[in-house]
Amino acid sequence: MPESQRLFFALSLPAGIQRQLVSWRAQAFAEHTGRPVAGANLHMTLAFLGDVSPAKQQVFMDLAGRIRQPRFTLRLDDAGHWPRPGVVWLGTRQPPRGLLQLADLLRAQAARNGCHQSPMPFHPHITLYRQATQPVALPPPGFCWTAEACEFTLFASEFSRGRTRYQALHRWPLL
Ligand code: 2AM
Repeated sequence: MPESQRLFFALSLPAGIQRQLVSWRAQAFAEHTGRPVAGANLHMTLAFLGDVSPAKQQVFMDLAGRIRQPRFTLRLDDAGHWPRPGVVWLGTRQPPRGLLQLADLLRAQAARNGCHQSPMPFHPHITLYRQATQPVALPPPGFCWTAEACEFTLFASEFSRGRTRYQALHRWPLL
């Protein structure tokens, strides 16, 4: 029987911005801040689905294919630390309406299809470090990365040989 996969919808970042963020991160944060997320894995989660069967995956693909949402510009001008999950993140002080609408839609579809959604409000972020449980010195405000969000992606998260890899299964355009 085909196996379930661990899935999530996310905004991917262009490879050029991933590379720039990796060099900025190395300068903006102390060396032992936590475990840095691999550059190719930097993304902004829109809705986490968890383990999904192939049949349910097809349901999500069909629903995603019907989404008509506008594209938007992401201004990444905020950073923070959540000590409890040990996450250092990059985010946005003013999430664009298009981002919030897209995430709301995907999260509502996930919930309706049996994927538990966190009751916490959606806080759009890109995880820069994991296992950051000690206090973290954050970079001073003033930085701002911008990225055009023209599409959203369904990713499968795979863990093998001690590494997490995100495989893009399908992408859908924003209008
Ligand atoms: P994070 O970066 O904030 O940890 C793939 O695992 C992506 O899904 C990650 O970006 C992760 O968010 C998010 N994720 C993992 N487990 C999750 C959960 N239980 N609830 C919500 N998001 C989760």
